[in-house]
Amino acid sequence: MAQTILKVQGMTCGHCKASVEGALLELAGVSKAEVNLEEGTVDVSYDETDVSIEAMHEAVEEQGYDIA
Ligand code: 9UX
Repeated sequence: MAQTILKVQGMTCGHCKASVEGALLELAGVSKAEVNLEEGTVDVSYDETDVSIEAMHEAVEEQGYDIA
């Protein structure tokens, strides 16, 4: 199990939080995704044998947010 903090630009409301968390949790290997709106971060727990950081970036970008 690994952990990372993604920096995401443009998340301002609760729906943003839900979209980003949901997109990440849909990826096989992601077990936790918790957005902090004030910080503009997502705390992610994942299994690095199943999912890459690049795949997480793509999932977030598909929702319309940019990775900082
Ligand atoms: Mo809320 Mo986020 O109305 O892009 S969904 S600001």
